[in-house]
Formats: sequence, C-alpha cells, structure tokens
Amino acid sequence: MTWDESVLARLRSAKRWAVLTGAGISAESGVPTFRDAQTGLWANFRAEDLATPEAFLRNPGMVWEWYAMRRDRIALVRPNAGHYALADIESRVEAFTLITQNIDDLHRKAGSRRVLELHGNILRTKCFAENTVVDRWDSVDVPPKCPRCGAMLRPDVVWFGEMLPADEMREAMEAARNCDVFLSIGTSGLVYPAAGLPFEARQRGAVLVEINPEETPLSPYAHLILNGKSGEVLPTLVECLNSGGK
Ligand code: BJW
Repeated sequence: MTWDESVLARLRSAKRWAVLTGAGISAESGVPTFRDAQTGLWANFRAEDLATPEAFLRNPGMVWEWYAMRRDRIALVRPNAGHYALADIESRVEAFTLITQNIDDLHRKAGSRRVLELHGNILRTKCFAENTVVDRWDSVDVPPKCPRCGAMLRPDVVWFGEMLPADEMREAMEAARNCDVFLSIGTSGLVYPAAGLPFEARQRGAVLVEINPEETPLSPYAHLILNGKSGEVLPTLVECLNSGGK
C-alpha cells in the first residue's frame, strides 16, 4: 500500500469531503458484489434478465422474488468497520457528503448522516406505474399490487436504462465539484453516471483517493491508491488522519 505523506497531509487539512461507495464496501458485511467473477451477483444472473424495467415486465414474479430474497438477506446484515470509519470521518470534518450506489442502507445503520443513495434502497417498495413509495399492501399476488392504483409493486432501486433520482444526482455532482478530497471506495467504476463523479472532482482540483483491492479504470487517475479491503484500510486511514503520522 502506498501511503504518500504529501497526499495524507492534504487529507488532514481538507475541509470538504465527498465519498463514493460501491458494493465492495459492503462485501465484508456479507453482501455480494455484482461483478466478482466467482461470488458476484452477475456471475450467476444476467443483469439484463433482472435489473431492467424490460426484465420486470417480461417476468415480474421472478424479478420480485429475486429482490425479496436479497432484501431478506440484507435486512440481517450489519455494517462493518469501513462503514463505521466513514461515519467517524463525517463527525470530524466541516462538510462531508457520502454518495452511495448501494441499496443496502448500511451507511445509515453505521451512523452516517448525509447519505445520497443514487441507486435507491432495496428496503423501500414503489408502484411501477405511479413511482410512489408504498409502505403497506394486502395483496398476496407476486408481485403484490399497489393498494391505490392496482399496478404492480417493485423494489425502489434504479435499474439499467432508468434515470437516477434527480435531487440526489444534482447534490452528488455539487459535492464532487466542490470538494477538497474525493474518496472512491469499493466500486468497479463501470456504471454511469456515478462513475463520472470522481473524474468531475479531479478536474476541479480535488485530491482523488481510491480504496479497492483491485485495479479499476479510475486507478490511473488517483493521487493515492490504498490497495486493500475497505474494512481494513479505512480504519487505518482514520488512525493516520487523527494521529498526524503513518
Ligand atoms: C472491495 C472489496 C472490499 C471487493 N473492499 N472494495 C455512459 C457510458 C456508457 C453507458 C452509460 C453511460 N451513461 C449511462 C449509461 C448506461 C448505464 C451504464 O452505466 N452502463 C454501463 C454498465 C455500460 N447506466 C444506466 O443505465 C443508469 N441510468 C442512466 O444513465 O439514466 C440515464 C439514461 C437513461 C436511458 C438511456 C441512457 C441514459 C442506471 C444505472 C443503474 C445501475 N443499477 C445497478 C442495480 C441496482 C439494483 C440492484 O441492486 O439490483 O446498480 S447495476 C449495479 O452496478 C448496481 C451497482 O450500484 C452498480 C455499480 O456496481 P459497483 O458498486 O461498482 O459493484 P461491482 O461489483 O461492479 O464492483 C465492486 C468493487 O468492489 C470491485 O471493484 C471490487 O474489486 C471491489 N471490492 N471487495 C473494497 N472488501
């Protein structure tokens, strides 16, 4: 791991932080990533069969059940040391925006306060037709029916080809453009528009730090690469920042 002291010094004096997280930060909590060749969700399922509106319309029961299975599993998992380290940094710096592509709610469970969920939240359900969040339903159909309009219910996540929530995306872009330091953690950097945020930050002069055990398309542009698991690297980074040494 390269702990470049001059970059660490810039992190210590940074006032405005923006952080982008992906599936990797939850891997150590037991949530599978998408693109890992062995354990990733897309190793066993094709994204086009499950994570698009077209797939849902083709086979709504199967898609609903797949998300219900993942939701039940996610409801049982706990944040790990990486999630807690980010909540810790947030409590110590002037401005901190946590932008996540994850739908598992683990950042909030770890105590992070300002969290922008770009790809929704699997614990919420919405109406396929009206796009409104639905908390309760009596329907025993699979998928269940919206109690207001009778359309199918679906998980409140962002599928391929769908727009990201506009307010969250706007705030994420603002945070990326105005930060002193941008951390990209546990994301393959393949899915846009989220993958464009670190580039935006770098272009505006931010220090770019990547935390990932693997190389990604972002790696050549990072000022500091912390090559390892976020549950191990982030607590060490917090220690470094607090102690003023390595
Ligand atoms: C560890 C670790 C440890 C392991 N510690 N790290 C520009 C160019 C090309 C295409 C497009 C473009 N703009 C838009 C597109 C189309 C598309 C897209 O990006 N396609 C690309 C794949 C080519 N984007 C969209 O469709 C988006 N919508 C959109 O752009 O709307 C406007 C529009 C509409 C119509 C037409 C055109 C434009 C929507 C994207 C929605 C993504 N949804 C998903 C599913 C969410 C629901 C669900 O969970 O099922 O979001 S896909 C999936 O990928 C999920 C993730 O959030 C997302 C990113 O994955 P992530 O988090 O990076 O995970 P992995 O598995 O890829 O990587 C894990 C990483 O962790 C790895 O690097 C590991 O090494 C690392 N790791 N263990 C730290 N312990």
